[in-house]
Amino acid sequence: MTAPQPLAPGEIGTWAAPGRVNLIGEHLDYVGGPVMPIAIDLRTTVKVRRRDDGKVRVWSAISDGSVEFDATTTPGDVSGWARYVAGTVWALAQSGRTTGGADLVVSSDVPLGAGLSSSAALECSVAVALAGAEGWEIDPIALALTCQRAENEYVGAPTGSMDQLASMCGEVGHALLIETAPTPPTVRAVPAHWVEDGYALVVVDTQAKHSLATGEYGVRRAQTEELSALLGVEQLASAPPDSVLKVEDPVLKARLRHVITETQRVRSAARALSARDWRQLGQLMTASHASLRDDYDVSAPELDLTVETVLEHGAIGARMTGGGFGGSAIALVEAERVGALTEAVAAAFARVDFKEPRTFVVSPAGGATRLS
Ligand code: GAF
Repeated sequence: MTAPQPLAPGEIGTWAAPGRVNLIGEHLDYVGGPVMPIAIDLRTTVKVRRRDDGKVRVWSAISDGSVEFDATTTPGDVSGWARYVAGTVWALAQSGRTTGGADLVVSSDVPLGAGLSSSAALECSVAVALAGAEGWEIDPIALALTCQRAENEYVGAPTGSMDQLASMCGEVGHALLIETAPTPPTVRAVPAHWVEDGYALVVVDTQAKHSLATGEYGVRRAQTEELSALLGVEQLASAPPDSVLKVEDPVLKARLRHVITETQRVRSAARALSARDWRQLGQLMTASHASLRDDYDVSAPELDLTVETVLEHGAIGARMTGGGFGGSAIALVEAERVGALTEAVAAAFARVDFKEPRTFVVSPAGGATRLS
């Protein structure tokens, strides 16, 4: 998406919400586990003007013209990218906040389909813009859960709450340690000082597109539900480590091993982050990738090649980030090595005819907010 188009007189203001990178704790937010994302300095902005005819019209640089729907929209009414907007309007209405109508102009620099939560950024920016325009006071965690509901029940992607919580609650210079159970989740900001200590967090957008609304994410979710039923636990992330021995099916056993070991890695990573122990954090990230690749089976050749290549070129830790099956990988590396690492990944991709990757540095940014 490119720059926002102007909105005519009556404009109330502009709100924004960021994408996210998950440092560690992957596929744990729907099994009651801990996750540790950062909001990043790429964001979606929404300009808003109220209308009083019960209609919502939304323009965006990725669409031809605009999309209009009723403020009382129900799932199935709107398709394409605008369903994230309509879903947010619907989910707000389900929680008792029906807008009287609005014109919205959306723009974004969060790349689409790159595993950096462009959809959560869109939902959260629309949610804060509508809340701001209507004067609704809503706690950020509750608003994030409303956006998750939009994604689950309107868009039909069975995701957890991590992306919306990161986008809504991000803090500059901090990672967020999120406990996804019990409900409501809790969010604790943990200072993240790698930049001051000479490191950079690099994102490699592999250009292998991923989508959460397609099958495999839902399959993983169903497998974890089967495991919870088998073991008789409410939250799979709190199953005792030795429950792996009770599962005979090799695929389910591997899925459980990921959930249990990843939960332990998040706890250790939070300690490493607080202690500024970057090597330890890096090792945990790399171990997380191996677990996602081998036990949870959600990686992709482009992600594995990125991780291998950056580790060979000086990264102290690397992993896929987000749902997987494509999207982005991240690497923790000394800042002075970013250029060499970027070149090495581009060369490795060219050798095997993968699409040219996009590599950039991100830092922990603030969450959804009003800009003007
Ligand atoms: C996607 C989902 F949207 C999140 O809820 C989370 O499950 C993540 O994949 C995997 O950790 O981003």
